Amino acid sequence: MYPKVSVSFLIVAILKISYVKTQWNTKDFMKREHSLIKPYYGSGIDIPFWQFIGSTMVTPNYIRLTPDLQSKSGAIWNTVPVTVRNWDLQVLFKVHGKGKNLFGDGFVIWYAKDILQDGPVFGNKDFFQGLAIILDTYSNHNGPHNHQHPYISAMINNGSLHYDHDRDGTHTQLAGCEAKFRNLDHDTHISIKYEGDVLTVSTDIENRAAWKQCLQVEGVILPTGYHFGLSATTGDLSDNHDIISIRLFELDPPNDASLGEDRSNVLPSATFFEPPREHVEDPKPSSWSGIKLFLVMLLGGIGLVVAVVVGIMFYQKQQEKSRKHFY
Ligand SMILES: *[C@@H]1O[C@H](CO)[C@@H](O)[C@H](O)[C@H]1NC(C)=O
Ligand SMILES: [Ca+2]
Repeated sequence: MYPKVSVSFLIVAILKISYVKTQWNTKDFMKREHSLIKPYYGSGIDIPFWQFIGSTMVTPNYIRLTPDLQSKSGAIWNTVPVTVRNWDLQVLFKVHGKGKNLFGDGFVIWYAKDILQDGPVFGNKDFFQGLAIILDTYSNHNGPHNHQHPYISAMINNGSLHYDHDRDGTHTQLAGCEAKFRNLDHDTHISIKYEGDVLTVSTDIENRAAWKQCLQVEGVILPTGYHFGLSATTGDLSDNHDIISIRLFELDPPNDASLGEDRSNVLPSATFFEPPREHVEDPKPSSWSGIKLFLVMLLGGIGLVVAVVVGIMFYQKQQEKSRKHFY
């Protein structure tokens, strides 16, 4: 008997793997000095612990890094350096705009050394030091990667790497996943967890109140003392890039001695990189190669059928012959 349950069992198993149920924000300790929640303003005209530049606009209900207008760039940075070693940064965001098929460019959640520096990487400087979680809504290039946008990817930089917009950063990314987070009616969440040198990015963009893992990379070394920030940019194409809340949860175990070595002076690094894709020119979009492949497979298939038929005929002939021998 074949086990009939196996298919449904597999489906259940896969669902269980991809939706790790988590309780929202209960036991972990939220660090107020690294978080940004409503009401954003304190008693004065400053947002406590945060500074912003460029097109960033603070409203009672959201912080808009860029409006849905061309050539805008904005950022918001946490001014307090992070001393916790293991953390979970949860960002509630909304990317939306008039564009149905054309929109851009996206935004980045940073854990970086330098803050408040406008530049070409989604509103921040290139050759940065730190971690970038890039939520790229516009595909600059249809060649070397075969994923759809919007796309979430992680990049670690010690200051030596250039973010290549023309290739959507595919040559420097650690890992990534597709995520259709744009123009949704409900709130969209992302969690960036750094614990035990493992970086895990998860999302809830389907309004499930549960995390779905986007990427996980081991062997990620990040120093303490860097800053959280968010930046966004628009170009010819645009979108509203809105941040509703930022919550930082400390995941350090209560016993400080278990944290091991001092991480304040290490350089950001990652032992695992996705195998770099070749810098090849795009192949001419040709249906001819598709037709050729089809013909080859068709001929192969015909050949196989012919071989099987001939084989059967030969076998039958042999059987007849051997029968004749016997009688
Ligand atoms: C910085 O990163 C690059 C690329 O990952 C690497 O080749 C280089 O050795 C690193 N530099 C230092 C000082 O670690
Ligand atoms: Ca892009």
